[in-house]
Amino acid sequence: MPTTKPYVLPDLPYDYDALAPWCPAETLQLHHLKHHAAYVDGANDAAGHLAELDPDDTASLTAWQSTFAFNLAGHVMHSLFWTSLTPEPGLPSPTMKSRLVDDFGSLVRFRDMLTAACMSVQGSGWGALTSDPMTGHLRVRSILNHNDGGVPTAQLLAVVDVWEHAYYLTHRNDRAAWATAAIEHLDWRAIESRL
Ligand code: MN3
Repeated sequence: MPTTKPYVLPDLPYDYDALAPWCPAETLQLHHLKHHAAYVDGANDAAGHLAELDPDDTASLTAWQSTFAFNLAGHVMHSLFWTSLTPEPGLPSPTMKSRLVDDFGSLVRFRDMLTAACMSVQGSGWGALTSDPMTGHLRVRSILNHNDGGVPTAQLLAVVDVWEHAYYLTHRNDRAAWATAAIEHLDWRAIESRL
């Protein structure tokens, strides 16, 4: 039986105050050290239960698989979110810009589409830039909770957290202001390195 905890909370790639004022240190610290950490703990806990589960106990298997997937997806999505953002945003490279223009019409329309994906989440979830696994086209979509509604093996290139804990302390109910600020701070070098 595995005895170690396989999942570890990663450090942020910038200081807690680096994204202020649109994402102040208090929000970022709570988000990282409480919310993200809870998913890491939850994934480790569920992995431990699954490792010791009686395979004939199908009810427990179903429940722990679901709990594991939710928590591991939360860990994956937050890890990707921190590295989707930068305190010093730039523009996409000419190559990336031409892909965005090909698939969305313009950089402005890409931003509008990603904002719309963030706004269309009913309840908690994410806006995401993905690479379509069948064609390689860039696509924008929303994801409910952490893992509902995605296409299997579609690569996530950048994600924007629109769970209320991400923005409510600062932006209250103005999810659009939060999404717009986050999208303005996408780390294009990191995104392009994933392609
Ligand atoms: Mn979150």
